[in-house]
Amino acid sequence: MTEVVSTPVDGEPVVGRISPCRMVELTEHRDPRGSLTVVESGKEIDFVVRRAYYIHHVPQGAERGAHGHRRLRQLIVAVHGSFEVVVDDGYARRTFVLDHPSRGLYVGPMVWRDMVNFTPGTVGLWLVSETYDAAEYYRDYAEFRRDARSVA
Ligand code: T46
Repeated sequence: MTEVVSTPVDGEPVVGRISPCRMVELTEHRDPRGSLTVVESGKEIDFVVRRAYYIHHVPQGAERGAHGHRRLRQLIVAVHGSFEVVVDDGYARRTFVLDHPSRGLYVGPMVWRDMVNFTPGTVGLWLVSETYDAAEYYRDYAEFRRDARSVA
C-alpha cells in the first residue's frame, strides 16, 4: 500500500473528514495450503457488516464511485489486483493505493470517493455498515460539498 498524494481542494485547510480514512492491517494466516485473511467486526473494524459486495471484470480504463455516503462506513479490500481510491471530504483529497489482500482502506461517512486505475483482473471487496439504500448516496458533487462543509 502506498498513499500517493494528499492535496487541498481550493487550497483550503484540512478540517474535514478524510483524516479518519486509514489503512487497516488484516491478519493473514499463512500455511503450506495458502493464506487466509480475516476481517472481524469489533477487531479490525468497529462497525457491524450488514452487506458485502465485490467488483470484478472492470474494463480497462473504467472508473467507479463518483459518490458519497451520508451514513455508510466501509472497509475496501483489493482481494486480487490493485486500484486506487480517491477520497475527498470537500476540503481535501487523498489517494490510497490498494494492492494487497491483507490490507483494507476504512472510509467513513461524508466522504466522496472515486475508484480508478484498476489493473486487469482486479477483484475489489466492500464490507459495509448499512443495507442498500439509494437515497443514502450523494451523486452530485456540489450538493455533497455544500453539505460536507456545513457539517465538518
Ligand atoms: C461503492 C462502489 C465501489 C444494488 O442493487 N445493491 C448494492 O448493494 C449495490 C452496491 C449496488 N446495487 C446496484 C445499483 C446499481 O444499479 O448495482 C448497480 C451498480 O451500483 P452503483 O452504480 O452504485 O456502482 P458504483 O460502482 O458507482 O458504486 C458501488 C457502490 O454503490 C458504492 O457504495 O463504494 O460500488
